[in-house]
Parts: sequence; structure tokens; C-alpha cells
Amino acid sequence: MAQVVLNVEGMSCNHCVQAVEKALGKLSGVDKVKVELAEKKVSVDYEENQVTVDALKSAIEDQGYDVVG
Ligand SMILES: [Cu+2]
Repeated sequence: MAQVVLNVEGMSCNHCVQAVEKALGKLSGVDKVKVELAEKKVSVDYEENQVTVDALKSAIEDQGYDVVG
């Protein structure tokens, strides 16, 4: 298992947190998602052989948020 912490711009409330958690949770290979709204950070535990960081970023961006790092 691997972990990545992404910096995400545009999340402003609990609705955003849930949208991001739900979008990531739908991807197979994602084990755990933790969103720190105040820190603008999303940490994801994932299986490297099942999902890529690019796919994680795309899922967040598809919800309308910007992944900046
Ligand atoms: Cu919101």
C-alpha cells in the first residue's frame, strides 16, 4: 500500500469534502481517504498496482477542484 498527500484548491465546505471523498472512494484500489479542509490537503491510501496518482488527481479535478501538488 502507498500513501500520497495532494494539495487541493477550491474545497470550501463539508459538501466539498464529501464530494472528494466519494469520488476517490469509488476508484478501485483506494483504501482510505482523509480530507483536511483547513489545510487543503487530501491524503489517500491506495494500492499502487490498482490505481495511479494521476487517476486520483483526475477524480478530484472531475469534481471541479484543482490539484496543485
Ligand atoms: Cu463546498
